[in-house]
Amino acid sequence: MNDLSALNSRFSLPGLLKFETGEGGLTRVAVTSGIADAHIYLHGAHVTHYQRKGYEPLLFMSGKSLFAEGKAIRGGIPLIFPWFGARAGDAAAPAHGFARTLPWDLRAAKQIGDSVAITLALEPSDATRRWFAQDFELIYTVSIGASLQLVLEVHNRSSTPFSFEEALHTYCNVGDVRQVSIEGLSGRTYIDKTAALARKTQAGPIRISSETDRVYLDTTETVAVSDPMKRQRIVVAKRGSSTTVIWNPWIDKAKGMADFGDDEWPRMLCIETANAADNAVQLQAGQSHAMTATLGVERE
Ligand code: TA6
Repeated sequence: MNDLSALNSRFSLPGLLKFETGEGGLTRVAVTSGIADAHIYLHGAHVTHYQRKGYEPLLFMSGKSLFAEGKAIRGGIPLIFPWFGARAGDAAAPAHGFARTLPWDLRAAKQIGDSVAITLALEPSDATRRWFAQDFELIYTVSIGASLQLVLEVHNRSSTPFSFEEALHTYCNVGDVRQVSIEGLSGRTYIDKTAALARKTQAGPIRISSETDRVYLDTTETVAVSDPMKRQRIVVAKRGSSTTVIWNPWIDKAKGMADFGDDEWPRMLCIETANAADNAVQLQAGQSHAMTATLGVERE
């Protein structure tokens, strides 16, 4: 049996969940429940689509995204581990770590109430040991229901402590980023990556009127994006995360990304649930850490 038929015979849920060939010939899980639909690629354990019945797709996907081994998918929810952004002191290291460009194993697929939960795992390999010497296990559970819940567990399976950064780098689908208002981060300190990493304090709601790349520190707050054009609010609640990253590339950065359309930047806004910079996680031998993001959409 090929991968698809083996996966379907072992894990499919008739009428709810099946495995299929997605973009670029990559294998994806397709969930079609009465409440919501979703796609999750085994490549990078990457959620590329979530749509609650009666609402528009919650996630933005670039029309120019690559779907290829070793390459990041542009849009949806890239899974970032074990470092965020460029790796300090290692120019050869892939941006945002290696988890999003490696194949993950499927561990479980089950119906829990009116949700469907898929569990995927990443364990050490030659590809990870090249960058990260310690033994770890990532277990990622995606629950698709009236909201989209993501739980990323990091297990230290080695005999020594290690520290890591992580992020669920969510690309939200918005009507026009110039019209949205982002609430929940007022009063927080952020690192401004468009201003030589200057540390600033957020005053009131965030509006996007130029390239925006901000790492908000020491915040466990829920963030809400009010989108007047779509007349809805995207709500990102979280647990086990002390960092929230807000990113829109705007005009010039959009032009500089080959896997992103020049005209796509107004329709996306990244609200990233993370532990990064000052909030990197130190994990003792044998310890585990869980980070949860719950994404929902409400009518305005
Ligand atoms: O989270 C914001 C950010 O760190 C930006 O600086 C930008 O690099 C973005 O991530 C996308 O990174 P990527 O490696 O996916 O192109």
